[in-house]
Amino acid sequence: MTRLPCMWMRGGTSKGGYFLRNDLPPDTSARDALLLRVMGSPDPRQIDGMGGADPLTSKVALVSRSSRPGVDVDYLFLQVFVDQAIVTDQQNCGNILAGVGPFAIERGLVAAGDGETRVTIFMENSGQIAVATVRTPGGAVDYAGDAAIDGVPGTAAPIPLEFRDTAGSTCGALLPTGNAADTIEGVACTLIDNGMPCIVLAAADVGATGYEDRDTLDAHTALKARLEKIRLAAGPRMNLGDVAQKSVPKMMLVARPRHGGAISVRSFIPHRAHASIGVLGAVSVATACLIEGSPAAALADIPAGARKTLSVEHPTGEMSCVIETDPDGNVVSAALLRTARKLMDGTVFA
Ligand code: NQM
Repeated sequence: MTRLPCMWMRGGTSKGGYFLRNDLPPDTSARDALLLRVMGSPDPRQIDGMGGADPLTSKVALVSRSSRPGVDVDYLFLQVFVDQAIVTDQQNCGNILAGVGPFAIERGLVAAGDGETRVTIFMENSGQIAVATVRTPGGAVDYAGDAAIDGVPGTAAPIPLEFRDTAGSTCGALLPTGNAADTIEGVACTLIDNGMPCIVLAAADVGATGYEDRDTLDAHTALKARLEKIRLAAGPRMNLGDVAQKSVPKMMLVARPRHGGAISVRSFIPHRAHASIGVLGAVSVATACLIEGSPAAALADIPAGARKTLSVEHPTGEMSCVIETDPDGNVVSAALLRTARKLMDGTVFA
């Protein structure tokens, strides 16, 4: 039996295990075998592990001190599939990212300031930087506060996240085909990557409304089969190759906003519907709304100005993305608010 020090945390609307990189074997297949044991995968109930039988609660962060100039820590995100023996580093996760700053401070990788601490994080999955601001009154992480995010009950300390230059994180370009829209399987789709590879299409074009709840979407097997066909066809065009065993691209079904926001979105990540929406997934959809000629732009209500707050409506509320554009309309930065909570600090057995 292997004993692994770890902290279990909620990060945004996700939950998972946070490990110091050096506490796991450097060999990838040995590491992944251990993480499958930790989560209890493959098993739809993950009954023999810590996973919560949901892709949103079967997530791992590996964190280490960074040797990069101006960077505090390196963060590698791993998605542990629930019902398949797959651990993938092919995607980033902006929700789990919310716990990385607090974890790094708690483990002594970053010295806490008095008041708040800005933690600069290199996201290894995409080779990009995020900055998280963590409340540290008296030099200790404070998780309590009055910030609320949709999809999480109650309130907690705010953790603002800022991203720069996320375009083309995995696909090499914001629009890997160079087009605002491509027709795939007869459906107009924007293939986009502003931090998360996504396929953005009008919900109405695949027989959905874009206002369904998660259970309704998950029960819709014909819709899921159609979306998977589109996804498999789009993967190579997005420079992702065969995506049959990958958790990207995500499928984003958009509709006109209903609650005063910019757009309504229902996402598949990629085979289960998301209970809310991923952080970088939301940034990518918000960016698609700004691209003339895209199906999202045709449905979106876009506020004026170079710095806009785009409220992305999802099944359990909304996520506000603050997007800054340059004079040519290119997105230069994105920021949003998350919270995190330390749930357990101890030893997990694998
Ligand atoms: O898009 C789920 C989540 C995510 C990813 C997923 C995320 C992001 O909600 O940055 O946060 O898309 O698999 O944790």
